[in-house]
Amino acid sequence: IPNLKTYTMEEIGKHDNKKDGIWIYYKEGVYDITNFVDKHPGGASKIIMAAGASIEPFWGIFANHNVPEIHNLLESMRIGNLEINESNEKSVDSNDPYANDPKRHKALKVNGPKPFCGEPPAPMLVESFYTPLDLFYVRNHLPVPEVDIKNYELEIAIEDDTKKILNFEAIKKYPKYSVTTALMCGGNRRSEMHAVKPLKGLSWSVGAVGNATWSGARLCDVLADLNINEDDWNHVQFEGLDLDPAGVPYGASIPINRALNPRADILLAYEMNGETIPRDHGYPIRVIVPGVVGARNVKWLAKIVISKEESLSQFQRGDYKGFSPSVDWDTVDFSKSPAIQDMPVISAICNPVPGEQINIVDGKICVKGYAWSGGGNKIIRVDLTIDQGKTWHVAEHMIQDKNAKDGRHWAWTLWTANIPVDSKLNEVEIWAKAVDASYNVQPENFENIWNLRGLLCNAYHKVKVQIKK
Ligand code: MTE
Ligand code: MO
Repeated sequence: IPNLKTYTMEEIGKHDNKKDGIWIYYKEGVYDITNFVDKHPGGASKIIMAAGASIEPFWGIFANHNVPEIHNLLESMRIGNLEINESNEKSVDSNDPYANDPKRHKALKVNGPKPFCGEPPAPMLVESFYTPLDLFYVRNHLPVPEVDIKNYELEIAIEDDTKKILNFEAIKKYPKYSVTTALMCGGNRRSEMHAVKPLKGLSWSVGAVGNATWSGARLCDVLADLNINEDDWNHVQFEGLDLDPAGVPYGASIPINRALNPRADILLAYEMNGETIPRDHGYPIRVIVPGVVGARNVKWLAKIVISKEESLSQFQRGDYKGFSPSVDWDTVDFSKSPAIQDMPVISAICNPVPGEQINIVDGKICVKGYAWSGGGNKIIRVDLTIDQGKTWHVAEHMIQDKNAKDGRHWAWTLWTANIPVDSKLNEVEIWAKAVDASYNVQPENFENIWNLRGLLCNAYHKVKVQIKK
């Protein structure tokens, strides 16, 4: 260890901007990369994501970094050593209900610490078709429940009448199915809608979405044993193990026809990308409702209720609904709008990010992003323009789930476009819009779809970037 000054994580954390200097740490080394940032071959915006924190999580994602040349380069910027001691780990406060929440990946941008809500930086999101577990956005409303798998029980009821109790082993005995699906929060891209007119809700950027392969028992198989007559009931309700201080669980519901439909591919999932579902994402059992807004995909599943009524939960009845742009908090009547289920068609540009300086290569700029439509609608095209729609360029490369059946395109589409750019330009604004198999298209702007909770934020994504000279 070189004989240099020792710094705490807290001190390093303050150096996350150009004014105070940009520091990072790697293993036991502390590095001042302020002057290197603009020279970073991968772009300033990528390396700046690690500002004030560990570079390691980013090297994990943007592979090709763990080589001697780069280690030597980094060592040339070393200013100190990281203080390693007990105080690095925050002392556990037993009065804090969030004290036992799991540790999260440092790359997640925290939109709310308690309950934890965080999203990965956009460029990392489009690095892989299957979102790595620790980079998958997290949206909690309460502390993460602690579950002892030996005591776990899932109750299944018809109205107030408990019909069955399944332990973890019993759920695993059902035939195992795997489904690749995107999961998206109803508030994804809310920050852009907020910019048009203030609204209430967490300020998500484009990262409140992830794509994973989920495995578990099919809901229709589990419910088949109850011999339910679809015509007698209207909804299937779900309750989580996360209870608010009044003892009310997180809850949501879906229509009965969807719940009983084997082609809806609904799972009581216990695996995510082939691994045990992490605590943040619903361990040990989570319901996965492909194509449907994140809020109905109840984590830490405790109870399933077949009912005539929708879930009584606030999250079903008093939230996660859309309204006309002129409805405000004085006039809103939540009972008048249906709960969001299928999500509308959406896309986002993830690389480059707004304000980034980018290179023109062979007369073109390279743009990457995702697109998705709810309800199993396949993405058939992504259109881009850099002249406000006078001319459009179609993304030439799309990664999709090749095994998806017609009408069951639950996974997202990752796309790449190489758009010709006049080298005389200093700045371009890139617009993206996706088209799904029903020819649904995204609306052009947020003004006309604004709603007071900032949900269903699927207007064209518009990203302004600088052209490097
Ligand atoms: N389930 C429970 N039990 N508690 C929750 O807070 N949040 C919901 C949904 N299921 C939530 C839940 C919301 S709003 C979203 S967007 C997704 O979970 C987020 O899932 P993720 O954290 O695995 O990404
Ligand atoms: Mo959400």
